[in-house]
Amino acid sequence: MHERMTLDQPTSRTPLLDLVPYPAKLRTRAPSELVRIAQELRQDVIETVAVTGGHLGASLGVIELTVALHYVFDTPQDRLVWDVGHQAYPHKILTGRREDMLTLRQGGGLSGFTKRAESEYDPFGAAHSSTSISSALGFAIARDMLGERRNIIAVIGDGAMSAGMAYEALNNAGALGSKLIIVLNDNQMSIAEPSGAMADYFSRLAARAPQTKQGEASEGVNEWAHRSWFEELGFTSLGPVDGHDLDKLVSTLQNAREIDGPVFIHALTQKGKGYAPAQVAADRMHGVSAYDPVSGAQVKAKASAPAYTQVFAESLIREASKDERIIAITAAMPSGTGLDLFGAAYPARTFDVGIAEQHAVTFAAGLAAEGMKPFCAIYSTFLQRAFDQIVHDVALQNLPVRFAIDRAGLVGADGPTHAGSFDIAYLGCLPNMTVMAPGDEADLARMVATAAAYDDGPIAFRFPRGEGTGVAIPQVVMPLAIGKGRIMREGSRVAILSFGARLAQALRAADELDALGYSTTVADARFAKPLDSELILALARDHECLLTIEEGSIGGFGSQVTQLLLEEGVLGGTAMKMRSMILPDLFINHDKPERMYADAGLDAQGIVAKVRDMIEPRGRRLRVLRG
Ligand SMILES: Cc1ncc(C[n+]2csc(CCOP(=O)(O)OP(=O)(O)O)c2C)c(N)n1
Repeated sequence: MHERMTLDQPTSRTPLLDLVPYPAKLRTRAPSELVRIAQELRQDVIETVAVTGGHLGASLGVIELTVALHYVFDTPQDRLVWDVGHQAYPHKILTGRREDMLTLRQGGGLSGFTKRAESEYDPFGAAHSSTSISSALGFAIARDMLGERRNIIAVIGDGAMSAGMAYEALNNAGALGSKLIIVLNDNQMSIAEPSGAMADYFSRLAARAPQTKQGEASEGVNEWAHRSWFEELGFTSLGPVDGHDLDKLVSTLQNAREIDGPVFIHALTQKGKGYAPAQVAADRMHGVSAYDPVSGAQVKAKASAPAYTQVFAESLIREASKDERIIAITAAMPSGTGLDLFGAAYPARTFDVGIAEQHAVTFAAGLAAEGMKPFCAIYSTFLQRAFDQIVHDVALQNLPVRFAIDRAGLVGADGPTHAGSFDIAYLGCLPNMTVMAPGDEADLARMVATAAAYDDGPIAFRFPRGEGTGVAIPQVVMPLAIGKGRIMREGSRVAILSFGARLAQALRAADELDALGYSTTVADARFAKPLDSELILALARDHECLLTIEEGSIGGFGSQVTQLLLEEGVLGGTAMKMRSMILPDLFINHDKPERMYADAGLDAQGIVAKVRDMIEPRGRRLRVLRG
């Protein structure tokens, strides 16, 4: 794929792209060559992502925009900020990272998003959406205050324009009046169809464009009879411009470069552009596993058990059939959270609020205040956005909002920006909150039923990405007793107390420990809050050592248990030894999840090693071995 043009190998499929490894080289080329460079760049992206998997559709939609931006602007001196950063593959290829593209999203390789540590061409890291205008405004004001001269450009998608942060930034930028260029990359798609009045407004803006020739939108300063909303806010408005027409893009960007104050460019693009399988796919191949570049057929590992997400969706549909007050809310992630299935069953009870986690939570709080039963289905990492809404609007008023927290724990190729490491800590510290995590998918079904039945305050259940363990899901699913765990196997010396999906590893470790002569109990805590104090105190009393394990950061389940044992005078008051196994205090880079957990010591092997070290510290073992 990355053949280079050499004397004895004159047949590179990407002869022009080969000549422009950096933007400075690109800027030496004639404008007439840009179309060809874009074609080669598109082919390179298609062939690379076919091997690595990743965010294909968005990257294909910004091929021409990427070429034009680096052609017109003096990157990296000019600051180019991509919102989310999932569409930055062509940007990576043009900014010195082409040779490494096959390492994209692989352990030790390039990130799937923009990342400051990776390149000087990535002035701001991202992966959560709608941060670009705020950070770009920060760059602009810093430039002004430091007396520097450079252009600052933010590229933001129409989906990302559904988040409150984008409007907070526009509000601020319009008033400050600093020179700043915002490109709206409007492909009329979020991951799914975009939802919301603003998406409709963008469609109307696109449709109202003055026509220069038949079917052709004019670029240049806006000539509409009505000023757009962005102009009212203080922006010079350019476009709409065809985001795949390089001549027009280049001239529009050159025009913007000369304007003082904030500029808003409306670029119309197609997600998946130039790759037939993506163009016809419902999600425009937004996120893909490796695929055959000719057919677009994705390589999917055969599942041996249902995914947690699917079990959640099916369980919620079942509960909703019994209770019409159940409502499902997603923040622009219908397929990722399984709410596409719920939406097919109950369209009128499903709300896609856009990339608006904060609003989703307070919207749910309002619903709950009127006696509805809202389930907010949000990934752990994205729920971070809504922390104050959880505290102030939900927990403080003790409103029974249900939080279905998907992608809890480490998530693999998306890396540290997407890791669901913190929710046990950030929910467990809140008064009124109940926090659950299933050890397997059957327990997830029970937790959905528990959340549906529980009306006394907010309740959350967190579950991991990927497949369950293959256990049978009961025909009749009963709610759990709040704050009660379960014993999975009984032993006498060691107690492993698991919270969440490390349970299978704990059971495996227990078998090994038994074989080594350390008789082991395994308990599934089910609740991090309220704790099953009776169970925990009994485990502590009846065993030589107690080990907690969870897929989360410090401050989570292990901290809750430690606090209980301290308060009860067990820790420090008895000879019982305790350890807690948590994620390390690090932002862990992307890799395969099993590998990440093994590196963190949170697999069966790690548990066995930890227990052996507790019972017989390594130093002593070595002394015994040496005689
Ligand atoms: C805060 C947050 N919530 C959800 C997501 C998941 N997400 C990633 S890309 C995306 C859609 C973005 O749509 P748009 O900005 O239009 O970009 P496109 O992919 O269409 O180019 C979403 C919802 C996210 N990255 N950040």
